[in-house]
Order: sequence, then structure tokens, then C-alpha cells
Amino acid sequence: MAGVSPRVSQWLKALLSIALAAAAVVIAAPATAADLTVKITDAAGKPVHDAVVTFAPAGGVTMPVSARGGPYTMAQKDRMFVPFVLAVPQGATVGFPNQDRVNHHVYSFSAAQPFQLPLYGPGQTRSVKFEHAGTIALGCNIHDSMSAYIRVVDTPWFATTGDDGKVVLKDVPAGAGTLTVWQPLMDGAGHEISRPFTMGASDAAQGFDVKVHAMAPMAGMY
Ligand SMILES: [Cu+2]
Repeated sequence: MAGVSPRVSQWLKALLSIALAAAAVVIAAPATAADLTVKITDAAGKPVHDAVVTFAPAGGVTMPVSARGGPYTMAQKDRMFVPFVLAVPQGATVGFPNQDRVNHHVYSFSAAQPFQLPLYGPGQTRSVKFEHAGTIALGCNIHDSMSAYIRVVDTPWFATTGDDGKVVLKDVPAGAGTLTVWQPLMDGAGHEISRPFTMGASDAAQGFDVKVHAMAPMAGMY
């Protein structure tokens, strides 16, 4: 599980330090929910991909079944996991199709939910239901360089940044809550940061910029 793709390591600099800067929140006509736009950038101002952003209302939330939609897939292709980071709601089932010409043995030792998918071949698939929120670091017993993460979240409001470093969380309820950003190679406890955030009663999308300096990956992060 030692591998980190060059694409990921490009923007990874030395150390820590995380700063948040809240954008202006515009209060307009009352509404119960609005879209929340979040952009993740690193120290150099470059977009950070593979960051999972969640919003959790202070009052808690019962996960709507609809939020478990999916399907959620962590494929094995060209001896890599695809995608590198997959966010799923608690209770979701993730498929692990082998789209390669070789066998894979997928496993995780992560405390949230250790599991094994013993050797299976091209064209075959396995699935795992993730019952507990947390981070699942994946590996393959056959190919040490294969590495990926599944982030199991306990809120329906979540998304993963792409190359532009942005997500839009849809229909976030107005009111107090917590915004959390997790990225597997981010420095900090649990590789995540959380800040209180109050969603304004506005139809306007709201922004929240997060600056992230990530550390170089180390063995045994999970
Ligand atoms: Cu493999």
C-alpha cells in the first residue's frame, strides 16, 4: 500500500498548516436549503483533487435512503484502483469489478471495516457493504503499488473534488453545522479538518474556500 500516484504527489508539499477563509454569505429571501460551493486549494493556490467535502447539520440527520443510491464502484483497471478516492454514504454497497487481465486480491486493514476479497479474476466482481463511517484504505495482495481510499460518510451532503478542486453540495439545509474536508494525503489528525459553518437562508450558492498544505505520504497512515 505504499504507492502514491505521481499525479497526487505533484501538488503535495512538505508540511502542514491549514487555513480556512469563509466567503461572504449573502442573506436573501428565506429558504430552507441552498447549494453550497466549496473549493479546495493547496498552499500554492492550486486546486486539490480527491478531497471529500461533507456538511453535517448541528441537529444531526437521519440518512435518507435515497442518499444511498449509487451504484458505487471501485474498479481494478490497469493494475490500479479507479477511482483513487471514492466517497459513499454509510450503509452503501460498493462493487469491486476486476476489469483487468490479471487476478486481484483486494483487502483493507482499516479499523472502520477490515475485509478481504480473496483472489478473483478478470470479468469477476465482488461487493462490500460499508456499515461504519470512516476511512477505508485499500490494497491488493498481488500488486503492492495498488492503493486507493473509500471514505464512508454519515451525512447525505458529500462530494469529492475533481481536477478543479470544487464541489457543489446540493440542497444543504439552512442553519448551523460542520463542514469537513478529508484528503488521504492531507496533514493533520485523521487527514481531515472540520470547521463550524452556518448555512445561510439564501437561494444563492455559498462558497467556502479551504487552503490545504499536505504532507508527503508516510507508511502506516491508516
Ligand atoms: Cu492486484
